[in-house]
Amino acid sequence: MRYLKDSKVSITVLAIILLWIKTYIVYKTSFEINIENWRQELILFINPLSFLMFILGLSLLMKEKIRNRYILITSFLISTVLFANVVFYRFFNDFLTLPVLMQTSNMSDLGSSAGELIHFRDLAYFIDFFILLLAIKFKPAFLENRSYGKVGKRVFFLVAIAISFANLGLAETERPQLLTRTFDREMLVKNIGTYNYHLYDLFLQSKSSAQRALADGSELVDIENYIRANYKKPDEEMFGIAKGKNVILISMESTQSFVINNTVNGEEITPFLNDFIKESYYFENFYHQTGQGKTSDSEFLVDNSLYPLGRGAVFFTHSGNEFEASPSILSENGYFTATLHANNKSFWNRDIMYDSLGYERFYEINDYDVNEENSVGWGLKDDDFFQQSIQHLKEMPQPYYAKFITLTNHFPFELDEEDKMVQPYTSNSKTLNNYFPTVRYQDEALKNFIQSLKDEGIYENSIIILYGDHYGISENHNRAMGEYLGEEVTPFVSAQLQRVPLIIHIPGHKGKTISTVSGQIDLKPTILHLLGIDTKRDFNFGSDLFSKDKMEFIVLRDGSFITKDHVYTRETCYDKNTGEVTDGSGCEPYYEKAKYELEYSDKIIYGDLLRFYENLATDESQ
Ligand code: GP9
Ligand code: MN
Repeated sequence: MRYLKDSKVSITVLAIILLWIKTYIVYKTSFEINIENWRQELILFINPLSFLMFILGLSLLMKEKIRNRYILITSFLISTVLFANVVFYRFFNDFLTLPVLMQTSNMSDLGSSAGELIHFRDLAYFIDFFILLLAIKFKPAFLENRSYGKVGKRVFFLVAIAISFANLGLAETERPQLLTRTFDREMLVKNIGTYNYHLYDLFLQSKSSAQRALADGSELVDIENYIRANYKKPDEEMFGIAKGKNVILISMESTQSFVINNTVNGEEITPFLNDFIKESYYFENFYHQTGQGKTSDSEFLVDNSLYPLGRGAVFFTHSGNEFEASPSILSENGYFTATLHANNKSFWNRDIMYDSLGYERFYEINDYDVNEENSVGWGLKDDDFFQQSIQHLKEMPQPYYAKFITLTNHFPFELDEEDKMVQPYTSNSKTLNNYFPTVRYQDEALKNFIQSLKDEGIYENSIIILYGDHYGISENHNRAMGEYLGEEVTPFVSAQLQRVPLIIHIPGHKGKTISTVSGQIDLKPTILHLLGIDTKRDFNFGSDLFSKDKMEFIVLRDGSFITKDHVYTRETCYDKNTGEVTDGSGCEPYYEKAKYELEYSDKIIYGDLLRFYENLATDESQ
């Protein structure tokens, strides 16, 4: 080509090609991106190119010395972003978002998990950087040092523009409205590429800051109408049945429903819970609705009856918002409110967010005696955590609302030999194998805790609510999971695996298994009604689980939804009984509702709309 002076490769082009090919290889080896046809494969292949051409193409406008430095630094930074995504994906099966990235306080706590997630061979992710470094140092014969001429540069950027349009055009035909539906990061990465995805994420981030600044109370009117129309009257017999009693809420780390009444190597995984549900209300179709904020998202759902966000952890991104969470409502009703969790108080920004939610006291790592002996994996072992917590409970003024957050059953599911009461499962997934002994351990810790509550005379005077916070086994382990379950893990099965146990124990009540479709969003009104507190004026998206009118419908944070007879996930409607794909008519009536649920809740959070609610209430009463 005449414009390019001669046929040598410039360092810019070399850097682009190396990063491009590397990114594609990483797509294929480190992420599970579902490709359905050759067009999608083509999009995946070209999607890193336009971004790389623009960013590294800037070097063409620079003098040689700065140019080389710019190329090296940029290549390194881009490789780091890619690698960070790889590591994040290994654990969360998801791509990074800016809010998550800013949670450095969490990252430093990752400790034991990081060791499992990063290996020495990961240096291979930076191989192109090393090649560039050598190329710049030794200037091999095929490298061109001079920059392109004026026309050459123009051609270069025109090609880059053409490629981005081709990419967007192809993506639009494959996935219409790609950028307006952003629940699904895999779809975004697949279509516009991981680098453009991060740019888009940056755009979303600025938009969300602007949204708060621009919001006003009038936006609350539609939402209020929606919420009021969905309000479900409490069951008369259950309303106030636990009035004045303590509430002991236990978040069970990574505990999914499939372990309940199930065995591994012929042994029960949760012998205690299996007995406990016989004397409690057990909700067998209860789903977690968490997103990237994991445990903190479940806490958010349970305390606010609002949805967490589609990106980032609301505990981080909106801890400055105004909420009307159960702790503050309960405080107004004479309760002492506390949360107990033996981890750094800043993890998930809890120390800040708990204030906003109205908790009076946070018993965190400094309130516990934590040493090497009584720790494993992420920290204090559950049994020690519960036993040490009894003292804290005894000091609390009654009645109290105390939330306990367990920790031992956390990825990578480490456990000391002496605590293993069942042997690991045997599959090719170490994660799934080790999950069973830690779940079994947690079960034992819960058994001891309940016994201590009995011994201390707390049991009879308290309602005890246990729930699973989110999944423990991600889709990365579908093969092993399928082996364990004895069925292939289809998207339908995957959605059903998002069920987590919910157990509500009320002294004097007989056990009952309830099959109503329900989720974490329903807990706040359920608890408040049991305590005899009215919720008619609250902004709750969930409804009382004991209400006779409770609708059989629940939305997951990724937009999937579950009704009495259907599961809608990955844009497919499944028959719930057979797991077969249906023609979609059974799901259709719920599309709108599922959309509004998430949209309205997001609006409240992004606009910090509850700060206007007080005013609305006074307006109405005038
Ligand atoms: C950390 C614990 C675990 O304090 O709640 O958090 P997770 O990783 O499950 O969100
Ligand atoms: Mn968790």
